[in-house]
Amino acid sequence: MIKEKLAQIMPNGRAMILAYDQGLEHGPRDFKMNPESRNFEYILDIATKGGFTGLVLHAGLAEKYHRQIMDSGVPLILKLNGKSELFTEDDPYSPQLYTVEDAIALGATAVGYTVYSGSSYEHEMNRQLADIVREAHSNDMPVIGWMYPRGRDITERTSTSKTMQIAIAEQEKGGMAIDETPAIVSYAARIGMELGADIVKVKNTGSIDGFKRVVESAAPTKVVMSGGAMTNTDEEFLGTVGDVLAAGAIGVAVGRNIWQRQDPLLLAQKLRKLILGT
Ligand code: FBP
Repeated sequence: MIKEKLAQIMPNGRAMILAYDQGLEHGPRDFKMNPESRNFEYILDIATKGGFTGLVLHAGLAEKYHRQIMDSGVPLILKLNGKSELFTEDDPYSPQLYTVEDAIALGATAVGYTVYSGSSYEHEMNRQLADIVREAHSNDMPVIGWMYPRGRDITERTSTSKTMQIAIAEQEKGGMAIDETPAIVSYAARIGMELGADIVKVKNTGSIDGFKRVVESAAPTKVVMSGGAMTNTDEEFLGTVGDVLAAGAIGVAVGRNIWQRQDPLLLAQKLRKLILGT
């Protein structure tokens, strides 16, 4: 039955998930670019008409719009932890706020949880994800891990781990941010797999070869790319998605790159063609 739920989120093995948890994570500033995006009915319309295979929400919206979400037929992915951007301590912590039981009551198809690997609170988040996986799987519910390496030891490169040494060498060669080096992202993806996630959501490493390492590290757990800030053009974003698919990712879980645009449905249509082939 977990397979059936996974198949709803990844029909034909591919996933195109719309993330709308940014209201808590970033605040209303994310809605300025396209003021309509403030309105949940607008988002649900994009998710439905755009043919998204999942919609990520915190419990507040999931509860307030329960009926509309269920009627839309778009699988709900309930985010079980979250935090605002206002508290800016170097080592982030995103506590669990909701349970698998809440997700079941809200009609969710899957649950999501963020781990900031490298934060001094990572042990707490690892434990919460492990507990969630145990409970979710005993209820036939898939788990998606948002695996984001983050914290002072990462950003200041002060981690004395061997992985950091490899990442620094990659950064010096490739010029990418340290938390987007293949060494660090593939480790984060691997942590998600080891803790039992069915899908991990990670940042792009910027190259097909680099992302292949991420996909290999996570296997057999599937990998989706996180969107990030809106790119200048649709084509730029589609190019990045094409690259991660070529590297073996099963799709994307994105928000701003869709609903901050003036014509989200146009990009959704192109994205669907690219990812799902329909
Ligand atoms: P975007 O596509 O808008 O980047 O959303 C993906 C996501 O993972 C959201 O689910 C989450 O709210 C946000 O990114 C977290 O962003 P940040 O990297 O700033 O913490």
